[in-house]
Amino acid sequence: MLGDLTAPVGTTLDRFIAQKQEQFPYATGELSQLLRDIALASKIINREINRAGLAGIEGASGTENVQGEAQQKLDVVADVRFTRALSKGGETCGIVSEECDHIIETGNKHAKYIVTIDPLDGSSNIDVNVLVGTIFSIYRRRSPIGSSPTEADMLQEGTEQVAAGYVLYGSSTMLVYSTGYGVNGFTYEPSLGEYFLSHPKMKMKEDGKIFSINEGAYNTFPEGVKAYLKHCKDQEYSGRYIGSLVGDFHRNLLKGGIYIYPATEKYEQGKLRLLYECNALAFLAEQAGGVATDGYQRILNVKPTSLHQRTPFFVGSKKMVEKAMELLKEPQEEV
Ligand code: P6P
Repeated sequence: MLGDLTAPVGTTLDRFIAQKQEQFPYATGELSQLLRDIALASKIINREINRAGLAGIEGASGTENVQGEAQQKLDVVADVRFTRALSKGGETCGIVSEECDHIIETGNKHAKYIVTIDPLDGSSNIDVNVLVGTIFSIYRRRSPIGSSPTEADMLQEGTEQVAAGYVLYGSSTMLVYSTGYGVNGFTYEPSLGEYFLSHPKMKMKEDGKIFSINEGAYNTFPEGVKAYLKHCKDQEYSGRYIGSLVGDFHRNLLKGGIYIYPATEKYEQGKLRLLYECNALAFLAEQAGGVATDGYQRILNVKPTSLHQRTPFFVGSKKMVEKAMELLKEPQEEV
C-alpha cells in the first residue's frame, strides 16, 4: 500500500533556518542569510541544468580550470552564479572555488564568513544526464573584520567548519546540510520554488554492503586498498560508482556504504580536493555518525597547506572505513 501521497510535507528551508537560529540567543542572522544565499544560487543552477540541452550550454567550454581540467560550460555558469549570489548576499568576505586559482574577494570586507565551494562537481556527467552536485563549506574568517580575506582564512582545518553541505541535482534536487547539530535534507519543489524538509536528522548506517571506487586504476592502488576490495568481494558487497561524488556519497548516506578515492599513479595525493570537497563531506559524514579519513588520519584534522590540495578520501559507514584503514595499516603481499 503506497504511503499517503498527500501527506503534509515538512517545513520550508527558510522556516527551518529561522527556527534553528532562534535556538542560538546570540545568533545575529548572518549565517542564516548565507545559507539562504547558497540555496538561492542552487535554485538558479538547478534551472540551468534542467534546460542545459535546450540552452546550448552542454559540453566543454574550451577553457581549463586551475587543475588543468577541461571546464564544462555549466562549470563556468555555476561558478559565476554562486560567486554572484554570495557576493550580493553580503555575508561572505572571500571564496575559494574549484574554478578559480586565487581567493575570490567579494568586496564584503565586514562579512565574517568565508566559503569554499565546488560549484558543480561531476559536471562531465551533465551531457549524459547523470546527476551532478555542489559542495560547500562555511568557516568564520580569522583575519580582522574590515580587512581583505587572507590565505589563513581559507587554510583552516575541517574541524573549524561552522556549516557544510551539498546540493544534489538528480531525479529530484536536494539540499543537505549541517551546522554541527545533525544533518537534514531538503527536497526542492520547482513549482513553488521552495525547499521542503524531507529527510530530517539523517544518519549513516554503522555498516553497509556498498563500495564505491573507480577500479580502472586498480593496478596502481595501494596494496591495502586492493586487500579491502578483495574483502568487499569476498563478502559479496555491491559495487556502485556513479562518477559523481555527491551522488555516491548521498546514496551511501542513505543506505550505508563506503566511497574511496585512494592515491593512484595518476593522482599521487588522490584526486579529490580537501578544501571544497572532502572537508564538507567529512563534516556531514561525522555529523551523521559516519567516518572520513585519508586512509590513516581523520580528514577534519588535516592541516591544509594550499588552496587546491588533494587528499586520498575514504568516507562512509564507520565499520567499513575502519576495516579499510585496518588493511591499509597491515603489510600486504602483492594481491
Ligand atoms: P574518476 C568528478 O570529477 C569527481 O571529482 C567526483 O565527483 C567523482 O567521484 C570523481 O571525480 C570521478 O573521478 O577518476 O573516477 O573519473
